[in-house]
Amino acid sequence: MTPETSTAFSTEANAIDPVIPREGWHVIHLFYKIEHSQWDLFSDEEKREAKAHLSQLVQDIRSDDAQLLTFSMVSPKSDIGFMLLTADLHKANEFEKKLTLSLGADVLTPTYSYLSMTELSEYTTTREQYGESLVTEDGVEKDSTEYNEKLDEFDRRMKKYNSDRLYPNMPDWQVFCFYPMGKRRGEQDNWYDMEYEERRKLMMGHARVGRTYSGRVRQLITGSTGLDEMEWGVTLFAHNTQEIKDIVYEMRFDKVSSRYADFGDFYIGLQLPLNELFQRVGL
Ligand code: 76R
Repeated sequence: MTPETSTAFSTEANAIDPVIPREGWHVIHLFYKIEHSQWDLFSDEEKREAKAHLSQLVQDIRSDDAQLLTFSMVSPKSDIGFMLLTADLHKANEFEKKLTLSLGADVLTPTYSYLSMTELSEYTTTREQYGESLVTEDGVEKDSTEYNEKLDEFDRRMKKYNSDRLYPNMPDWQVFCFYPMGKRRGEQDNWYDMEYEERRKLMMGHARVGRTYSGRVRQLITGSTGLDEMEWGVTLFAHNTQEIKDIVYEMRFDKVSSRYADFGDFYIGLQLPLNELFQRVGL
């Protein structure tokens, strides 16, 4: 394209610099209410077209370097939910606007949304800490063959672990739970005033509880400080609501939550393929 024919936004495919984090992806949770009075003004043909349009959009987004999950939301807080994960904020923004308009103007009204990013934990065991624990706790001799093998294995494990946190593959488990969470900055209980070592110890207790739900609950903790109203988005998947209720209840007794956590509203959804979702929500 010559400069004369170009416009500010469509000169070349890469005219706008992508907004890609140093590591990880952007994550947007989107919740909508369906305006049935608006929808009912559509003819059957228009309804079919609108649904085909949303289905096509979901497919297009999924084949454009993004993960997009679709939910039928439980209780009238919201009817339809989406969880979108993608690297470039421009794409996330474009997809989000398109989803809002996907069934025609004013059919989907946003009721809640949350912007966050995947992140590494600052509390995971370091190579040095692991090496030290091999010597002091397991009696392995420093720099021995066993010591070096164990450290190599640790490196491999951490590489996969970190990559799963930054670039997660979201599960197709049915029950979805989302809520935002922050840590207190009160006069008495201030998480951010505590020394790192103390926070790390408390987080180890949290992780111990979490690990007992391995295979029953999949969690993705995404950071939202500076991006949305609280500090993290908590996304949980399970095969049954019982597991969600149990883990959140049990964690309430863990110091990290009992003393320091604040929570926003809870959103529960069922992960459904779009055609079933349309039926479920009365489209
Ligand atoms: O990622 C890991 O497995 C390492 C250990 C771990 C960290 C660092 C971990 C494990 N979490 C971490 C960080 Mn968690 N988590 C929550 C909630 O409702 C509540 O009370 C709290 C909401 C749940 C249900 C949950 C589940 N976790 C965090 C952070 C960031 C804190 C920070 O940086 O200050 C938050 C906000 C948070 C909240 N956590 C686990 C779980 C589960 C199930 C695990 C075990 C995962 C596994 O090992 O398979």
